[in-house]
Amino acid sequence: MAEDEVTLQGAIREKLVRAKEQWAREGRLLTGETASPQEQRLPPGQRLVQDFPVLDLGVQPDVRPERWRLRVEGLVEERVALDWDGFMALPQRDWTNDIHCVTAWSRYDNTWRGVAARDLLMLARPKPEARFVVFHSYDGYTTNVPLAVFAAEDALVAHSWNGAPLSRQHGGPARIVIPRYYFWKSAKWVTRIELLAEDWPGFWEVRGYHNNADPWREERYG
Ligand SMILES: Nc1nc2c(c(=O)[nH]1)N[C@H]1C(S)=C(S)[C@@H](COP(=O)(O)O)O[C@H]1N2
Ligand SMILES: [Mo]
Repeated sequence: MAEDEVTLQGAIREKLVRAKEQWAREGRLLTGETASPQEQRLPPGQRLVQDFPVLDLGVQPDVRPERWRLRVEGLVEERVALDWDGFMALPQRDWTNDIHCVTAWSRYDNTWRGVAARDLLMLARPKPEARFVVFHSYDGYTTNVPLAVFAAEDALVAHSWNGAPLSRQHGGPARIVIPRYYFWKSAKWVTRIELLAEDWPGFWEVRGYHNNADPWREERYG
């Protein structure tokens, strides 16, 4: 497995994980409001920041592009396995969107460059029974979304942020970006995209966080 070829530094911060589980039990930060992006740019309960906070489990895998692999597998007609050159040879596109983290910071106007999820799915050709996606990352993190959300035009695998290669702390060499959901759905250091018939809740989803994670509906915990 590609995951085994990458050295991990640090250990999962169990105290931090337990603190975030406690937030979920308490319903911390919940305002009980909903809103729509047409009415206001900032979702309920969020505050705008100018910096770019770093959130992870305490492990930031050191994945050199030469060692990085991206697989699209599971319920696909064609398993896809890309190395860095193969990934960079796919059509490159640009996106600009806002980030909303469940810990209540939002950051506007992030520009990303990378490969459209749709282009990866066109290569893999999902089987008709595929309905969910799980992202697997080099740090052992997982998170899940409906296939329809990953197949939407705003979902991507990003390798650059605001004009520069994505830094290691933000998930470089490549991460998922799913802008319509809280940022925990945007897996950093992604290596495997698995298509499934049944939903498979990921790391935070099994620890009290909402399965769907729509910031406009304040789907923080579930
Ligand atoms: N592989 C991996 N991806 C991850 C995480 C993680 O711990 N590991 N944390 C998630 C959470 S909770 C958030 S808010 C964002 C943070 O991304 P950033 O550090 O670039 O701000 O990454 C998400 N993706
Ligand atoms: Mo987060």
